[in-house]
Amino acid sequence: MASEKVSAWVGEGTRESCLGAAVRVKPILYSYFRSSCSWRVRIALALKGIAYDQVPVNLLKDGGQQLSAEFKAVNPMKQVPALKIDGITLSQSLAIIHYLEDTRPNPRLLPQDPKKRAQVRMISDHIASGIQPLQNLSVLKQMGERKTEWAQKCIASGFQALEQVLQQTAGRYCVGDEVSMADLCLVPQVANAERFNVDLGPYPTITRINKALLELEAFKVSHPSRQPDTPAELRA
Ligand SMILES: N[C@@H](CCC(=O)N[C@@H](CS)C(=O)NCC(=O)O)C(=O)O
Repeated sequence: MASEKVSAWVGEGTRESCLGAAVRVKPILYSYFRSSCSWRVRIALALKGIAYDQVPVNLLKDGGQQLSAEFKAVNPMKQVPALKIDGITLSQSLAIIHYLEDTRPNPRLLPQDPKKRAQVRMISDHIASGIQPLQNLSVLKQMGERKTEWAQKCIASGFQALEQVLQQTAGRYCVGDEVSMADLCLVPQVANAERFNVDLGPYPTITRINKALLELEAFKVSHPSRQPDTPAELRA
């Protein structure tokens, strides 16, 4: 884990010190440029205009910096992302996004309408519980030479179902025409699919929504090709 923090950008994040002076306390995101779960949180932070510092955790270097004692003290689950914010440390990207939503509600990432809200959660869980964990690095390590075939199979099976769901829920984005937490899960998962050469031809709705989202600034600045730890050869 890199000990140096890298500023994402400046802005929000002040706290009153015991002396009454305003002390700037920026959240710290433990992140890996290519981690789809970290990207979900980076998009939320960008959409909500929250300034933060990044501590890169290289999942491949040194046998995986997420396994270091230093990082285990941050997240005992040994996964990114983790976010230090408002005096607490959170892991689990969806829990982090919910906390940001509860404390910094503008713009909303969960619709107020209960049906739409449930659909946003359904799609988010579909990806975050039903697809990503099956093709996570630690699982792929166990698959050895079968890792690409395994990842393709898990993503394709999840996308077949997701395509049908989105045909019912989507407008411009996953649920209607407002960007939601579901979209924060979709775009990084499509990037994983592309990385594993999954044929996206059978998923026109997923492909259309992904393209529309990638045009938005928050998705661009948080993209894996534009992070402080992005290797030079992968930089946009
Ligand atoms: N449910 C967790 C999953 C986190 C996760 O799987 N993170 C991956 C990167 S996207 C990771 O750190 N993998 C490290 C490993 O498998 O060793 C979340 O949503 O934050």
